[in-house]
Amino acid sequence: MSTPISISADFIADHNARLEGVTTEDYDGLRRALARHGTDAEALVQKVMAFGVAIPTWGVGTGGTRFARFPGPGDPRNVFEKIEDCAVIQRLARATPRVSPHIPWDMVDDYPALREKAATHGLAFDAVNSNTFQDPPGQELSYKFGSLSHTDARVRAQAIAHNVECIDIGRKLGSKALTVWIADGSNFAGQSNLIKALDRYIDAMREIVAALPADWRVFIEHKLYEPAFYSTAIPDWGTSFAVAQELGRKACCLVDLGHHAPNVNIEQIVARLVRFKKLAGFHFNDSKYGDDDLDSGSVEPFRLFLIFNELIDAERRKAEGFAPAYMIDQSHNVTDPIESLIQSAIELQRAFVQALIVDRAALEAAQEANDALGAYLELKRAFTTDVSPLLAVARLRAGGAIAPIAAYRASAYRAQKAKERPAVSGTSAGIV
Ligand code: RM4
Ligand code: MN
Ligand code: MN
Repeated sequence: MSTPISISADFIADHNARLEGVTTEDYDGLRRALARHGTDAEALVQKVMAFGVAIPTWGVGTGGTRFARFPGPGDPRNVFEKIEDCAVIQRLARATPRVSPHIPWDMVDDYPALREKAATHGLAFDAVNSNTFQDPPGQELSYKFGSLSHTDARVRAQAIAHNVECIDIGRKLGSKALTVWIADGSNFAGQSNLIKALDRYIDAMREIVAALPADWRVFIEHKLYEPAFYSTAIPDWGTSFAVAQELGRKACCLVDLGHHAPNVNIEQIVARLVRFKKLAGFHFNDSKYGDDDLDSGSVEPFRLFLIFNELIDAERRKAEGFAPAYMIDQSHNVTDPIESLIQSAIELQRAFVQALIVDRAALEAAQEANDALGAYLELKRAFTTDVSPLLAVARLRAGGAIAPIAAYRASAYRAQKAKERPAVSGTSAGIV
């Protein structure tokens, strides 16, 4: 299906026409303020326009918890419809040119057709996510007691084969990476031999790494707990890093912001992984308590900024092997997922550009002089700069909407999709 008429280029231009004057005025003010600190706003606009984060296909459907899922109107029913929603997000906000698929949720008969459909919307595919945390209908062996670290070699072989199939699918879609997150772990002390379980995982991952094409990478995603609550196979960045070291050059560590204990210094984890050339990239989201999968920047925007501060620092230093993949991983239970994803992408751009505003020379001078408050004040100056007009100008120049959520609401896209995609009756619990 082509782009919905309601969000045509003309529609966006009409919407922008009313806001352009005031946006330019605000941008000019910001440009002058930044110039006083030697910062070129135009260069920042270019960088924002080049910034991209991948949308998770599972994020465009209404998410749920283990208690219930309350579907939204017009939820996409298959990956082709998910691509349509991703296209709307990209069209309006111009920050999300890639899509990260999840297999088997996004399995189709014709992958070239899926790739083509995405391409017609200007979308490409990012890392493929494998799924050995559920039993798809008709599967021979169960993942109830684990997958890649299962005690039964036949289950491990099945899980390895699934990951290899994900690589094959990814090749057809134009991906260059496989993300592996497993739910393996234990719920009782003594249930699992902690050393043997890790051994089995590493051996299984070796086979997956051996199946990777030369220019592919595998992203190892750690997570502290859930659904296993006593122990988890890859609970932390340290285990992830040690495993990635053993697996070699193609293996690196993915940081999902929600997968840490509360108050953990994630920006320092990022800096460590950069230092050891093992930072794969991110699953961006926000959290208050755990793997809450809340919208990026909605709870702790300063922490998000501090993470980008490390990333910009690494980029400036031309840190070896530094090429992080940016993806969102969120579950939208109470909002329209399209709106949440638009806003999340903007919050990521905001943190990115605020980190670019930091005067690196001034920061370094303060650090070298042990001027703790001075260093902090430089970060705070950047973080408290309202870059909204700059982000709006970047969107405008890229062909997007100055106020993308307002434009989306005015388009009545959701109402149109609610008619085309009748809700599936009944509710069920589940993450997606
Ligand atoms: C996990 C993890 C994975 C995601 C699943 C749905 O907690 O974040 O990345 O694929 O949830
Ligand atoms: Mn994740
Ligand atoms: Mn998660």
